[in-house]
Amino acid sequence: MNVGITCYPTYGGSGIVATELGLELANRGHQVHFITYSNPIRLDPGTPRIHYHEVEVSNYPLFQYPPYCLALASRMAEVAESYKLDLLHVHYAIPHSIAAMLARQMLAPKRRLPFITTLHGTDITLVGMDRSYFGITKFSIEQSDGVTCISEDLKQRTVEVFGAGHEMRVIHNFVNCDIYKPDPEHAEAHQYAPGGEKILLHLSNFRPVKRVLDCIHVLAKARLHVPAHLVMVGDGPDRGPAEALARELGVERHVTFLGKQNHVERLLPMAHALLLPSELESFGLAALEAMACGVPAVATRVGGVPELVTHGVDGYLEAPGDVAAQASRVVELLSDSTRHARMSAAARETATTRFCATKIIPQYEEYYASL
Ligand code: GMT
Repeated sequence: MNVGITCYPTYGGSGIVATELGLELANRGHQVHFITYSNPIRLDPGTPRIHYHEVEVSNYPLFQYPPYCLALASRMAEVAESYKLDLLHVHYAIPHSIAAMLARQMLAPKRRLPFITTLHGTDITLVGMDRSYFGITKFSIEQSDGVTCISEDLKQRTVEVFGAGHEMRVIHNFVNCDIYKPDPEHAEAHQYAPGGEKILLHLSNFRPVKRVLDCIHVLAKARLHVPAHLVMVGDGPDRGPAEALARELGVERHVTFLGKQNHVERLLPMAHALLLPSELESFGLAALEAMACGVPAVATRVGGVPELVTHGVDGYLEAPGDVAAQASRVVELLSDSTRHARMSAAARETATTRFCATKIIPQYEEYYASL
């Protein structure tokens, strides 16, 4: 098939899922056209059957806010016509599905151009519930030819917020289990922990919803019982406050802030546990990527995370903000090598048997075909 994909190219899990989906589809022989305002971070444009079409938003003194949605709609229609796209698949409702709807209307006199919207979480739980975007988000879902949600929990929340006006299919997030794989030696750990401390890793966009500061509290508490070093991957508004908290708690030598990283598959295998203390998480892609690398997550029991992590089997789930409980789980995991080995193997098993790209991508293909 010829598939057009639109996402936020620079930021967040939705863009990563969209990019990995495009790469997997291209690997399976589809022609994939990314229509975005810059090259998505994990996309190598030299990959066979991957095409990249930049959306240029020209400015004009009259425009206080450049009309990105209109430029995107125009580009979508143009690419769809030139490359005979079978469908558009947009990730994150606002504004991508409205742009896709316009492109569909623009082409309607000539041909049919269906579009699918994949909801990722904050497009519903934060942006969509904002009064100024509520109506347009609801409309964009109703107008989509197909809607997918990345977890059962997100589907339920969407129905609660916007009503059950549209059939929605759950297609969970996925991971490439050949690229994300364990390193039983944790070979890279010595770079950050030359004294043999265990590595805790956090990976996010450092937004308030991620409760990044809890990671520092958990490290400080866990270190009272077990030698550990925390590696913080990503950047965002709460990085400065997290650095300050590490100094305040006297653990700054035991935390490394790496900033944004493109190749997290090279970092995750060195970790002994992933910290995911989020307030809300519709799925928790970072936890899945870690689990595929045999790294169990100490996460919060929120949103779609329990669909991924089974408490006490392949990771732990505690209440958001309960840093004492999260730290105890970290200590349990890091101070008992038999338990760690068992949970590490179980985490990898969950990733490979339930969320591997080979299992999930055919669900998207089947959905495309049905449209
Ligand atoms: O987590 C974020 O703030 C970014 C956001 C996004 O849309 O880019 O992530 C959401 O989508 C990810 C990929 O599907 C999910 O793994 C995250 O759980 C979800 N984030 C939230 O629901 C807060």
